[in-house]
Amino acid sequence: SKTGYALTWKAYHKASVIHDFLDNYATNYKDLCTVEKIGNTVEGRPIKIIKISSGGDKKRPAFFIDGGIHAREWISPATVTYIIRELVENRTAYSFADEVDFYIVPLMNVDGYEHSRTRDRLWRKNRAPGALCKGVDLNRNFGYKWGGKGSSSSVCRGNHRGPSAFSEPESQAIRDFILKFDIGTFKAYLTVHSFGQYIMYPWGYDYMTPPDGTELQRVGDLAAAAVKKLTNTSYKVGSSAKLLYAAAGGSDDWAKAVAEIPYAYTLELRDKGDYGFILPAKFIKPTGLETMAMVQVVAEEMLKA
Ligand code: ING
Ligand code: ZN
Repeated sequence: SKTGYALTWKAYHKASVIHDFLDNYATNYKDLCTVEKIGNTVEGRPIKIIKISSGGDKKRPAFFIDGGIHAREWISPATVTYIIRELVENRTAYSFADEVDFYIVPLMNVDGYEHSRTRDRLWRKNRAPGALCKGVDLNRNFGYKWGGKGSSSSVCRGNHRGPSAFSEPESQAIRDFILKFDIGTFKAYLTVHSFGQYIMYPWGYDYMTPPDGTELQRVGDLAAAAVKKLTNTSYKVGSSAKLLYAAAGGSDDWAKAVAEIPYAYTLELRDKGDYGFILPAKFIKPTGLETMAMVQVVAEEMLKA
């Protein structure tokens, strides 16, 4: 193929293969793809972002996607790389693709992912050092309402929030990248997790919804309907605190409140618990297909708004 280097979407791949996949797109699609290192993890691995845009220097409404905040949710980076492939290699199938600048980090928690692959399959946090226990939950480390409900100060807990807001280089990298742009540039933010099949919007920190909650529900409902039609998979739509549980310091709350990105969602991909985090690789393609349908709906609606 033109890429000379494709993931298979038939297996889960290690971090270096995911990063090589991005670099090869930058090499082979020079007018479309740019890859940048936005930071380094605790253990010194690069955190990479791919920009997919046919606009040249012309700025378009921007859409940010991240995957792999949580180490054990392997379907997340696998699905986000599927979305990248669609936006590059199957671009003409999507009329919104030339109207939007996509910025995508397929794997935020690189260290945790490698730890999950090689040492402890159910590891969730990053690999921040600690005498007693390692790791900070990056989805409790973002700086809006940091320290609130559903986050722990205990270093051994899976939802340990860290010593301070944005204490971790992985969450800092996302914050610093997004805040380099003018407020208003990004119209949509998707952070991709598993599992449970939910399309969730803020707030996560407490049981209330933003002033435009009905619009977030409307677009979420449209996305769920598109998925239902495509693969007959059911996703529930609602605010994360109401649908799951309250959790402060999540990336979507920060994206909504501080970065002022209107369409901010957390996706919980397949499944509903039969396999849970240990989702067999045969589910990568159908999950990728349906997640692309959600991206399409959010992109089309953000362009109309
Ligand atoms: N779930 C999310 C978590 O970080 C979430 C769900 C996000 C709830 C934000 C509330 C607010 O716990 C997974 N699977 O990580
Ligand atoms: Zn998660």
